[in-house]
Amino acid sequence: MDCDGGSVPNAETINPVVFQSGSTLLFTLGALVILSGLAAGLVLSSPHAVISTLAGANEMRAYYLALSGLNLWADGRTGTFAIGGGTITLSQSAQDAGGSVTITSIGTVGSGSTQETNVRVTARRQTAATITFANDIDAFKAPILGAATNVADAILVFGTDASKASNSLTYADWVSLWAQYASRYADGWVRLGGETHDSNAAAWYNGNKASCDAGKCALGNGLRAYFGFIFDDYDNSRDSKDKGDGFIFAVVTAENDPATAAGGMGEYLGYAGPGISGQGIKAPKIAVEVDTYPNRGGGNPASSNSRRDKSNANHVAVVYWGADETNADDNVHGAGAAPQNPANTSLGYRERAAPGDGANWLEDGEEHAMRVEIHRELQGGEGIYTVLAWVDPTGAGSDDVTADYTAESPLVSSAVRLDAADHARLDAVRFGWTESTGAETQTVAIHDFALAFRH
Ligand SMILES: [Ca+2]
Ligand SMILES: [Ca+2]
Ligand SMILES: [Ca+2]
Repeated sequence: MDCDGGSVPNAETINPVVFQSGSTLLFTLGALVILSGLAAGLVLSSPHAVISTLAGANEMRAYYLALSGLNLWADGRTGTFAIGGGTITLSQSAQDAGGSVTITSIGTVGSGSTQETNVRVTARRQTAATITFANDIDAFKAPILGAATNVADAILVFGTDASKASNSLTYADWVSLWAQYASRYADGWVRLGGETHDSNAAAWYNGNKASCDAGKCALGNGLRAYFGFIFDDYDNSRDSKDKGDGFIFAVVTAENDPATAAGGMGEYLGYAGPGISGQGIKAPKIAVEVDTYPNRGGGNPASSNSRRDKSNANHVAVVYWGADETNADDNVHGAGAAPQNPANTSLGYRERAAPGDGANWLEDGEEHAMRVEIHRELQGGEGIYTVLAWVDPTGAGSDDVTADYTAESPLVSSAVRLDAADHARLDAVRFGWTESTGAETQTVAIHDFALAFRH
């Protein structure tokens, strides 16, 4: 196949013509166009349109060339390609907020002759650079089950197909749950907690999209992620202790962590502590926690009530891994030195007091959204990491993961320098969510997720 670099002919639309067969509207956007002022081409709104209504052999050939163009397309592969005596001309629109583009493929036969025939088809495609629940929900894997401390349905991944049942529920229970939420989260969703006590788990992306290979993703210059979340329960207790404990969006070393990695229960948020395997989630790692149960003590991080939370107010904070010698302090605020977890008085920690008569922040049964950006650069042989997170962003482009978000300041931010060894261990990462509960329970829905790497 050759690429001759030709240009797309100008198109002039004349009287619309709609073809119908029986009750089926074949070409809702059907229009006869003149391309290059020579021969008639047909604009088809769908590549599934019935072709038998097209009169001549040239139209058929041009149509199949155009369809072939949709298969030939890859993100950024545009121009004119010679094939089998005809040509395919591909172009694509700019990405929308979800990372989709509209591809236009024109099949041409008899180019330059009086018999020149062009057929154009268009299709929307997700670019390979963006990972979404809409396209990739089945690549998000629920945790490996079985250990005594890992409650079976601590995390469930609901795909768009009810037949892909979780093995932790009966089929009837699964289908019932799936049906209950299928219309609410049409693109699939991840359920954290499931009203279970003493639960802990993590769910990671396991796919091959973008820079990822079986869930191991080249971090490059960092990433941008966006998702919706809802705490199903309503915690209006004065100390926010009726429900908990929250969840974490985590980006962790793929060199040290398997796809089954998870931390411990309760205040560990499934991110710190030994967890199911005894190995926890190893450093280096970068995360944003949504902590909805206060643990204000500052004693031994392996003992209970030791996260150094600022107050009883729910908070969002950046966490790394605290001191190297223990995983118990991985989400203790202010723990560690290189890097240090942001202190509870820093820009990397933000709490919001509950209103006097309402639910604690975020634990209100309402729709919320989180955006996370990690900017990564090499400087003097070491890595500079800037972590930014927004909750309920409202500016233009807040859900656009194809560009950095600049319309409003982040709610939390943290910048750290990692030594060369830790920086290298983050060349490949896994990403996903961790959750845990203790004496109290929670149910959180994560939905409408999108992620793109900053390559
Ligand atoms: Ca709470
Ligand atoms: Ca907590
Ligand atoms: Ca640690």
